Amino acid sequence: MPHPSIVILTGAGISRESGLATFRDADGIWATVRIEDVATPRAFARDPARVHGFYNARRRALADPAVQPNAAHHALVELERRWPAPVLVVTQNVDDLHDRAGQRNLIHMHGELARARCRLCDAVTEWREDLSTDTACPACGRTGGMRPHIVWFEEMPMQMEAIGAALDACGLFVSIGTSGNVYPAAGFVAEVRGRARTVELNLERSAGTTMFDEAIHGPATVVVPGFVRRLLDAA
Ligand code: BV8
Repeated sequence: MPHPSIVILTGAGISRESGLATFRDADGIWATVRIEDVATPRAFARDPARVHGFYNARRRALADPAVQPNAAHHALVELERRWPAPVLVVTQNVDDLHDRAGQRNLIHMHGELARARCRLCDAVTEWREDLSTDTACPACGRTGGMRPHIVWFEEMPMQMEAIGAALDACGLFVSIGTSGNVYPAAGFVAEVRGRARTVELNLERSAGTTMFDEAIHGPATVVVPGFVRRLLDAA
């Protein structure tokens, strides 16, 4: 199949060289705070101020002008523009670096730091400021219902049907900058292998590395542009 449709799964590693922390590296987010305290519905019910504080700090970090899309993000946009078949980026990341790089065909399966959701009316609003339990919903005006538009553990990731359809149709699956620890994202490669070519681009071997036909290890800003160039040269 000369030009298969492509599904690209990205994780925190693709944003690391833009200055955003990953989760499970030695200097990662989960090294300083526990998932159970800040990234589950029970954590939010127990201590909403603490959870809001965790995401407010990350939202502020993302607003730092030094944090910009890097060469890996830009290479994926070039691939989407020049590849003669559909290219879908499914990101686990909640940062907006793929969006700001210009990726059009993009699914944030774990939600977005730059959006807030009202639990009282379900409205989703672009949000770049701090959130608190006193924040009034711009849609319904009520307070006490605003939460980060983020998928916590034990919550269903977003747009899973669309992701499943794209996985079923793809001929090439590329996993970039993810440790392969979090499901269902970490299970995508098992769904497609044997039917699609599978490639891992990561700094080091991931938990699922043996499931891939090919693994190229190195920093995303080096291995991703190199891989995209190889694909487009052979297109
Ligand atoms: C679900 C929130 C089911 C946003 C995240 C018990 C009960 C319920 C569920 C479970 C359970 N046990 C297990 C589960 C499933 C659970 C899960 O997988 N747990 C794990 C820990 C075992 N999953 C869930 O709960 C999911 N939901 O299953 O729902 C369901 C079914 C029916 C009905 C209802 C529900 C929800 C998962 C989403 C959780 N939310 N984040 C936020 O705060 O950010 S997950 C979190 O991990 C982030 O989203 C992150 O994206 C994701 C994955 O991490 P990575 O991106 O891979 O980052 P990591 O640091 O791990 O790795 C970085 C990699 O980059 C490394 O390999 C490193 O080498 C590499 N790297 C570093 N630098 C570079 C680099 N690569 C290239 N270049 C570099 N420069």
